[in-house]
Amino acid sequence: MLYIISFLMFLLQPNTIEVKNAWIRPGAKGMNTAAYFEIANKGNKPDTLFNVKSSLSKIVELHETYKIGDAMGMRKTPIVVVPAKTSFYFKPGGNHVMLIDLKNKIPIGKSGDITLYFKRTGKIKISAEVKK
Ligand SMILES: [Cu+2]
Repeated sequence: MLYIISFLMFLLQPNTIEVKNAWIRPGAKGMNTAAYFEIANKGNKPDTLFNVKSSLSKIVELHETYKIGDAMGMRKTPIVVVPAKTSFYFKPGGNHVMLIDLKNKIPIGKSGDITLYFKRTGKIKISAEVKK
C-alpha cells in the first residue's frame, strides 16, 4: 500500500525542469554546429542531464568549454548537474550540445528538435530555433 501511495505521489510530481530559449547556430550538411538553451530547475532537488539525442546530426554530444592558459578548447562531458532552484545556461563559450556531421543543411529561420534526458525528470523534447 505504501508503495502504491509513493508511486502515485511520484506520478503527481509537477515537472520541475523547464528548458527555455533554445537555439541552434545554422550549419551546412556534413559540418558541425552547436545548440544552446537555459535549463531552469524550479524544484527542491538537483537534477542531472545525462544524455542528449537529435536526428539533426550523425553524432550528438554534451560539450563543455575549458581554458588552459590562453588556449581554449572543448570536450565531451558525461553529465551536467543542475542544482535546485537554479538555472544552468548552455551558451556560446560555455556548455553546448555539439551537433557533429549534420545530416542536412540547417538554415536560419528553421527549427530543430533535440531531446534531453534527465535522471529525475525523464526526457524533455525541445524545439530549437535556428539563428545567429
Ligand atoms: Cu563542442
